[in-house]
Amino acid sequence: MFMRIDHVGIACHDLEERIAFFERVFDLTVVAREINEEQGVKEAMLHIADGQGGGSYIQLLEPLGPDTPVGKFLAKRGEGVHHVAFGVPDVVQAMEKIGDSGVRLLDKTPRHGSLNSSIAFLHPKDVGGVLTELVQAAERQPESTSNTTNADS
Ligand code: V0V
Ligand code: CO
Repeated sequence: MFMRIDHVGIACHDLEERIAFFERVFDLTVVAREINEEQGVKEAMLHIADGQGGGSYIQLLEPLGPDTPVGKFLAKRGEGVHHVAFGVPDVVQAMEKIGDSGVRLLDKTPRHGSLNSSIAFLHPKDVGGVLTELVQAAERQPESTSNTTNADS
């Protein structure tokens, strides 16, 4: 079911400061940034490698407010690893299979994630204390058609 680790999500108070640290010390590069209101985060993806079905990344997360998942996490535990995300070929299929095992799904249907992925979360209390995310990466556009398909958007 799992093809690769898609990303490790790291909670921080100051996104720009944390990005600068990862760029300077680990030579990583930001490939995407997004404000995701639904998830209550401002986030950045730093590319590590390409893998089966998509890339693998570090995801840096700054909360949009105290009453958000990352805001509450920072208040309780401070900065650090917030979640682990696994790449799956089909997020709906993975949700069904995992749901049948009794692990609680935090999402009924997949939601929008970074790099246009489809994501769903599993309850940390059912996964040994680890908030776990399923990621179905966006289909890659063939290079030759990507310009024309996006022309009117
Ligand atoms: C909370 N808990 C965690 C945790 N967050 N345990 C491990 N890892 C975490 N990240 C524990 C917490 O210590 C409590 O345990 C218990 O769960 C209940 O936590 P709470 O603070 O009362 O908060 P809740 O219950 O209101 O919410 C916790 C959950 C929530 C996990 C249900 O954060 C959630 O729905 N998360 C999924 C969405 C999310 O995290 N989005 C941000 C990333 P004790 O103290 O009772 O033992 S967005 C993202 O990754 C994107 C956009 C992407 O990848 O593209
Ligand atoms: Co994530």
